[in-house]
Amino acid sequence: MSKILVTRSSMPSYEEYCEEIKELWESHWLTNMGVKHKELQKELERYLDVPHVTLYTNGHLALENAIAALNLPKGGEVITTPFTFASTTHAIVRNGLVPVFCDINEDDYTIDVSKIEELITVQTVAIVPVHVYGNLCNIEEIDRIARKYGLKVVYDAAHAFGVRYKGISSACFGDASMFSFHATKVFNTIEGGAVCFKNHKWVQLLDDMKNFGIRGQEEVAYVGGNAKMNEFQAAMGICNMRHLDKEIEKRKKIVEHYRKRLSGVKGIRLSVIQKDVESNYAYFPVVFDGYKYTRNEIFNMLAEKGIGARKYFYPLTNSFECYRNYPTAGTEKTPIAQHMALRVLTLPLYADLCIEDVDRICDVILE
Ligand code: T4K
Repeated sequence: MSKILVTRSSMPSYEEYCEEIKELWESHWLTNMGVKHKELQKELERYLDVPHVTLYTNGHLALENAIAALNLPKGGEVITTPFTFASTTHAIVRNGLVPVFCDINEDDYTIDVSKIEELITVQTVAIVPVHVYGNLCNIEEIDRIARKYGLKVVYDAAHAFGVRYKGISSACFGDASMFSFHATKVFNTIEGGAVCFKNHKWVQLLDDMKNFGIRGQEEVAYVGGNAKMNEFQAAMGICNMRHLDKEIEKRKKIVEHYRKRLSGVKGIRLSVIQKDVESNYAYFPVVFDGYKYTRNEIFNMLAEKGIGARKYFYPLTNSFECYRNYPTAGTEKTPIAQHMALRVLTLPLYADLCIEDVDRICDVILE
């Protein structure tokens, strides 16, 4: 039996990619915002329906820079969730800010907006909510709270590329949104990421941040780092964009089949289908809560059959060794997140996963 991993990178044909990078061989122009970088940036502004996109070498640096661009006072508190990839919390802390962990909703894994206000103190400066698995946060309520208390909002939208709420692109919410274009994402540029925003003043600022603050051969105006997307990454993105709609359509069919097989089974909980949300079918999380086997038992049974499901997101970031001494850490403060982290398993999902393999996975779980 062939192995099935949790995901598999979407790729264009070898010929299509070679054709796309041919001119890089001719020009020898490999990075520093070349033609492919410019083309992909324009294409993403169109697709994501947002005035400005700045490309990055990965999603993490995009998020770090987006938070840095807010110019928040060091030591300020940022409300976020621990049910996420290490990157979200690290991006806050690496900016000299203090993460304050809010609990999540049971049905969509995003921040529980009813618990945000009780965490706000005079030190609170921002909210960094996460659109988990492609489920969107309660954008309207976050917006209301942010306005009421004068807080900034940067969405970790690593999982939400192409998702829309009431027809509006997920790139348009908050002060900025960060997308990851990592190899494991619905849309990839091998490694890569972007910050999307509306404030025109940020164009120069983010360009400065990702390119040493260099504005010309003899002008350096800002203490920036280096986080540029290179031309080969951008070329991969240009190719992958051509196939994106088909890829999402294929993912949808797989998710529908999973749902058909696993819905209504006692002790198995599937993610809610969010109202007014057009999904990108990024991940397929399943919660084993009172099922005849525990999450860990299912994980092991699948592994024995060569099926690599993953425990995204276990452990919670507020239990990481590096955050244990933070006064705001501790999984007991986020009981729902802890409950879900101990029970959730994300099943294999990628555009070319065949229905027979979905059945193979469901058979292991159900039999
Ligand atoms: N915020 C959130 C909420 C995120 O989920 C992430 C990233 C970020 C921020 C940061 O964005 P980036 O800086 O990464 O752009 C993976 C990814 O590396 C990471 O991007 C992703 N989230 C996270 C959820 O998953 P690992 O350590 O689980 O990946 P790995 O190497 O075990 O790969 C998982 C599976 O993917 C493999 O079993 C097979 C497949 N795969 C992997 C690679 C590397 C491929 O098909 N091709 C590949 O090239 O972290």
